[in-house]
Amino acid sequence: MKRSILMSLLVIGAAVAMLGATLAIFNDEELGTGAIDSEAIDLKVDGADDPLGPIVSIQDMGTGDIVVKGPFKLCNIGSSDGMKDLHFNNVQDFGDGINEPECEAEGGVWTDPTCSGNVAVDDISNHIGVDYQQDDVIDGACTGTVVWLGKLKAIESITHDIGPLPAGQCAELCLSFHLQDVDNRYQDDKTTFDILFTLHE
Ligand SMILES: [Ca+2]
Ligand SMILES: [Ca+2]
Ligand SMILES: [Ca+2]
Ligand SMILES: [Ca+2]
Repeated sequence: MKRSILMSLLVIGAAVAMLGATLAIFNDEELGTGAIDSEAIDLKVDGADDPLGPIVSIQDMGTGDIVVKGPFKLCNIGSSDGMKDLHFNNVQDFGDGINEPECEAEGGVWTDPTCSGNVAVDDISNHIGVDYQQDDVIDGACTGTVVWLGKLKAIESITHDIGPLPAGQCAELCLSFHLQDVDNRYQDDKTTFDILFTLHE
């Protein structure tokens, strides 16, 4: 009985040894290569890259005026679909020129051509409303829903998500600026700002 068990173990051991020998002798392998390319996100505005320079310049706005700028043609020339963001950054106000009505409205005394004793009220960016309109038909005109963003100063540095821009496609975006609720204190005042368009995954 003991001999029989021993013989069985020996047979199993021999079979394992033979199997091991089989694996060591025969093998096969196939080699492939790998490459990983990251996607590309690249935006152009009116066919150009950063810096775009002055793209909005409005002179002599009157109270209640609405001035539309654009369309700006935003194109995703990358390989990946993206999302568009719009930002108004670095908003700065200036008193700029002063005249008799502005001087007196700011509580000063006008002695032509100088103003004395006035308390400057130079926050015109609190009185300029901004909205936008966009569509994906490239025809030099903006249609679609008008989206109100708010007063320029209030929307400074806020990220406005303005929707998707698929790879290889363009959109037309118009911005409109509304001068609202101003009086003589705001004559010949000025604001400057940066407009940042971004495209991200
Ligand atoms: Ca670009
Ligand atoms: Ca002023
Ligand atoms: Ca259009
Ligand atoms: Ca002024």
